Amino acid sequence: MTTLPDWLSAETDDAALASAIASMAAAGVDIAAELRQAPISGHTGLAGATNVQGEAQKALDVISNDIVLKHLEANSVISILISEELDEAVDLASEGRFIIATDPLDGSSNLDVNVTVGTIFSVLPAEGGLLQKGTAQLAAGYVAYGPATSLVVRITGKTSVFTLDESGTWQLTVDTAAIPTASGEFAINTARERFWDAATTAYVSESVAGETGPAGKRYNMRWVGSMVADIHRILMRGGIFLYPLDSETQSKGGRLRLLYEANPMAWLVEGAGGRSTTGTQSILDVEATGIHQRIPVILGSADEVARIEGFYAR
Ligand code: P6P
Repeated sequence: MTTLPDWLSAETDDAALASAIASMAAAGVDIAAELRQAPISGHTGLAGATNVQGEAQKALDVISNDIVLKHLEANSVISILISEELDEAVDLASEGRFIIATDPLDGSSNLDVNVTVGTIFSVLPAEGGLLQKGTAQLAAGYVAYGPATSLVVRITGKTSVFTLDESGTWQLTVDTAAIPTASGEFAINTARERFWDAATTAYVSESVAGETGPAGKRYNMRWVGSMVADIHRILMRGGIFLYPLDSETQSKGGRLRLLYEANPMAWLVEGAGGRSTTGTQSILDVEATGIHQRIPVILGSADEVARIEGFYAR
């Protein structure tokens, strides 16, 4: 089977970029080991602090961030780390060529109930500075800590999936991920219905009407509450993920973060033939104004993204 180093050397001639991705993959191996033992080590609780988002930090949020920092500090090609768990960007190697923006442990509120969580990362050119559009990404990926430990990564070509084997090696298990254009599965937190805008309300209402309504086909709903879990399902079998702007999140610009959640996920989804939108524009075209900026996030099967964009265009 193809391993991650084989895949990296086939996907890029830039050994430094390959090593930046390899460092995040190695951090994922260490974080996976921590998570497997968490209920025993007692690390599933709160860290007793809050992050810049005002969210209570889990012990494993801090531990995962420390693991990422350890790996990136040891790699001289990384110049700056932007992390959901750190208020400010951290300067690393002054001669480094890449910025890494990461959510070290996304969905950590699910740890206590043993649901899939993940590490999301984006690789940007250092010369572009902290605030770059998603189109500037050189690579992106996530590690999904689930029944299997998966690494999903894309440089500028295909989106591929690796599975961590028992020896700690990433083995290529999906060479070219392909999100079906059509899907009958949507993912949204329906408890927020009272905050939704008209387009989201219309999209969900039409989906729920299924074959009896204008969509003319049956839909099913899934919502894990862990972005990596929801996006991985969509990457594997199609669907659409929606965390749109709503009346409650509008003042903050949305719920999910641009640099280390929306942009890397949009990079991966679009690399697999899916689409991304804020409702009115591709996520990858959004101007970055802050390292913890939030935006509306809609990602997944092209036909479904187009259908909700149609409601926004009305
Ligand atoms: P809600 C997890 O906290 C997260 O950032 C994403 O992983 C997930 O998709 C979303 O928030 C869940 O949000 O409002 O349903 O709890």
